[in-house]
Amino acid sequence: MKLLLLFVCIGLSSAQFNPNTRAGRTTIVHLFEWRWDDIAAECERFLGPNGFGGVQVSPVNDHIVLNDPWRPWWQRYQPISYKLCSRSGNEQQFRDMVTRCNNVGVYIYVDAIINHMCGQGGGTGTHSSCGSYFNAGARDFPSVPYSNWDFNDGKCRTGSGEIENYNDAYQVRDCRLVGLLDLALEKDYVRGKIADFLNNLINIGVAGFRLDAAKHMWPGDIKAITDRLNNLNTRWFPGGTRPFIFQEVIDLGGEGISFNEYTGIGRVTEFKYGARLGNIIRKWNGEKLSYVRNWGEGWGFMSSNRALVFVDNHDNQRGHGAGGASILTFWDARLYKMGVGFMLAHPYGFARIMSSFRWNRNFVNGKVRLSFCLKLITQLLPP
Ligand code: QV4
Ligand code: CA
Repeated sequence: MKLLLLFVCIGLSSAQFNPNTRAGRTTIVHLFEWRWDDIAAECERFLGPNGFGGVQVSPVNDHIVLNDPWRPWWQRYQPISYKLCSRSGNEQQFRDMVTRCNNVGVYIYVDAIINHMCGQGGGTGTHSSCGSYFNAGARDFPSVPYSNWDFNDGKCRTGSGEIENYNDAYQVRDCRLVGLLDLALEKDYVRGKIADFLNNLINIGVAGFRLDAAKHMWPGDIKAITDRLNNLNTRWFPGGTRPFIFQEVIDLGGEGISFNEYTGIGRVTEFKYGARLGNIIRKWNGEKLSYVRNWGEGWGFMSSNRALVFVDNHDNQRGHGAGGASILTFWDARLYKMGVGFMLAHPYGFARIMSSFRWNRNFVNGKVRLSFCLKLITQLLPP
């Protein structure tokens, strides 16, 4: 009996590393900013027939709506409540997508923002994607509800209340990341609200979660939340299946926080993968393809069965977050295809590919880039 219990426990705890994809399906695709109706059609028309394992979708929940710049993609990383509406679609459309994708064996992974709510300068009103009232200054989010008791303002010890030094693990976890109101995740009440949000998605039929900004949450708090999650919906998954968890931790080395602190909870994004692969394919620093002979752990990456790998992500393809200049993106189409091909062929880690959109690089946050202005002026000047 004791042995049986031990096996059950091991089974339960190890399952969060398993992406839950169907047999033979080894890759998911991030359909960044896609609409739920379009993803449903894509699952049936292309992803299912071509053997894709699943889709990482953009944040599903209620978020702030910004005017300056006008409706930027990153407004979706500023939650207002856990209702399900955004420009990708409403709750009914989300449910319909999950059902239709699951039915063709393509599973849905939700980008979950649970470290924070909107920016402290988010103002007050009903400018949220679901039209919910909130007051960022007063830390009041009645649609959850959260109040000023539920945030880390009293705990953070930097003068500004912001993360000032990434070598101080306390700041990174307890202070605000770019002004985003930091949730007090040690509180049972807050953990409960987050677990309810994620369990609602599990019951609808999703297969797992990307945990946004995991580096900014204490591993013990994340564990307490994932321990409260339901098993997956048995309409599509075997009884007792745990949700797949992959945590966004940017560890390129040299900071106070290491990926190691998170690999016990679920998989972790291996950011070194894309950065180093970019160096090789661009032939920077005299690097050669033959160097990949011991690609993976031999390069100081985390163990293969803990890694979520990608060539680029939605941040580092457009200069957000960390990553470095070497990252390959669709702007270098030939090199990018080589990088993605290499990743799909190589057995290290669980792979995610990127489906993004093109944008005008002469504008930044709605404003014309200075270098573009200067170029225009020199072109207009007489020779
Ligand atoms: C601004 C100032 C701050 C100031 C604040 C005052 O920059 O110094 O304190 O105003 O209110 C946007 C703006 C940012 C603004 C902030 C709050 O870009 O300038 O702060 O909003 O109003 C995305 C974008 C961010 C965006 C954020 C929220 O990338 O630019 O911030 O959404 O809308 C680190 C982390 C890592 C993180 C990465 C970007 O370790 O976890 O930075 N990556 C994830 C997501 C990413 C997302 C977040 C985390 C936040 O992949 O897309 O940030 O949810 O490396
Ligand atoms: Ca935090």
